[in-house]
Amino acid sequence: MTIKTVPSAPFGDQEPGTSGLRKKVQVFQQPNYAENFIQSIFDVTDDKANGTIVIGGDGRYHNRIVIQQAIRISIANGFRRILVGQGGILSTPAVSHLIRKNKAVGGLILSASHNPGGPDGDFGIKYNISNGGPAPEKVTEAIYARTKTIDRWLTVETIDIDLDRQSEISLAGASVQIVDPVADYAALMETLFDFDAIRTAVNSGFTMAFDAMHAVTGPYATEILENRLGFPPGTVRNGIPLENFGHQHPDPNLVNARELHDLMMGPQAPDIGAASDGDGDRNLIIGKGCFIAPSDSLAMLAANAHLAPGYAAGLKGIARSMPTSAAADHVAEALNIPCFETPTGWKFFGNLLDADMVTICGEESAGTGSNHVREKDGLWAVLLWLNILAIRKVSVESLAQDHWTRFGRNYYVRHDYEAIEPARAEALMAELDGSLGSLPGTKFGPLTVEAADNFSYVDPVDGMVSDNQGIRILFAGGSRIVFRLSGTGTKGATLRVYLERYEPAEGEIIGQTSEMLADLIAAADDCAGIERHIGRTAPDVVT
Ligand code: VG1
Ligand code: CO
Repeated sequence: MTIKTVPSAPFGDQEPGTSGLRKKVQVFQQPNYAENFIQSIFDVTDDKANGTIVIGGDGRYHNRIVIQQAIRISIANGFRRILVGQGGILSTPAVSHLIRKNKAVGGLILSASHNPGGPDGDFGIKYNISNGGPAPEKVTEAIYARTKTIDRWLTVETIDIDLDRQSEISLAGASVQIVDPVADYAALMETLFDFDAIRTAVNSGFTMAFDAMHAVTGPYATEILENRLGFPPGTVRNGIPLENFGHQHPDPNLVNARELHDLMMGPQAPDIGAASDGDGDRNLIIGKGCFIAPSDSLAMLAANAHLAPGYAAGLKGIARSMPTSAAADHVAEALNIPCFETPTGWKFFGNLLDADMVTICGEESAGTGSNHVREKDGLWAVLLWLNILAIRKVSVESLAQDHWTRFGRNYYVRHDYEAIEPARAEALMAELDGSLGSLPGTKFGPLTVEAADNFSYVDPVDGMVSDNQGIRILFAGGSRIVFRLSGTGTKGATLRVYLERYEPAEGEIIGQTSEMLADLIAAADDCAGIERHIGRTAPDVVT
């Protein structure tokens, strides 16, 4: 095998964000751009020689081109076994599982996740390490540092691989295996959940609509929900991955999954509606006429997880990202298990899961997962919901109401202000940061600030410190506003404002979220001067 060295030069803008490197497709189409980033990953990765790597993506535009590049660069860097999903398809949780099952060194996930795709959309590359989870900050920092000095990348001269046929090809001394993207993942799900109980519910008339949003989850959902669990054909909608996601935005929230939302609020609603995002790691759950906020979903799943065989022994602990509501904390308290609060992004859950300190994790952005892999997992969450409903034989709505009656309710909403001029967004955050010391005691309408800080996390396992993870304003009585800037956008800056109010079990638990949060919404603008800084009077997206 002849390894070819291709001279290159740094791009300077290859800093991974909350979840991998995301840029416009045109940026990734520049010669050397993807190659530099992949080579930088490998330059800071040990144990490549004779190792295994997993490669796959969410099927978006440009996926197939980068997969061919990634295969060649992997071989040239010494990997000897390269597992690639058929058609270039692998969901993020499926990659995590394949890494773990095959004791791979790591995996490349070609996806910009919930960001739009197509020639004018976004592309992305995420790197997961040998535990199956997203590279932690010390690794992403090393990758970024390497991208700033890189002067060459390595490749081998080979033909393009046929990605569409399952096969094992010997290439330049390495074995390239094109594998079924679904089989191993579906088998793992069968070990965790009571498929018989779900099948029985389906046979008794339990119905569902699953929107795969033309993204990667389609093949997984079709195999598991329709073929294995017996939901009728058509249960999975938009189930074929398309390069442009059918011109839609594969972010499963009430704005982008509008059709599903409208179905679930109408007279023809099935018993449960669910959706997943571009790369299959997020989930949306809606009951008949009843949207389940992701933070609530985490808490409800944690409170009932023992009903699924994979979690029958109970949970070790729960972890949630800081902006996620404290609904899960109430469950942890009742179960007498620890609850951890981490910065935004799944990479912060890895150590807690590896150390067996937590079993279930979640984020307000519609990500939930467990120790079965090291990623959030959209279909997993849907299956856990199905398992719980099949055993408890209740509707989504009554499960939710029962939950609030027991634990109280954390009313919650997120307001996103998108495509802001970055300097203005930075100025807003800097001013807010500067005012933290003087905020306690200040009144905003009926709300009084009790404490305010800029969230800093000390990883309880390795002691790593992550500063500047979002500003928290805590009010007397347990309400809270969190401000942070997104780390996944590709156009300007996105300000996220997270609003939360707790009502105890004996309080007003059946209220309208917008009404219950009205005082907080008003206070958010007063605290941060949103209109003054960015000239906006209303958010672009409310989830
Ligand atoms: C967002 C979410 C965060 C999630 C991340 C990746 O990050 O808020 O909770 O982990 O996306 O999700 P940010 O920095 O834009 O707020 V995915 O499904 O796009 O990989
Ligand atoms: Co995703």
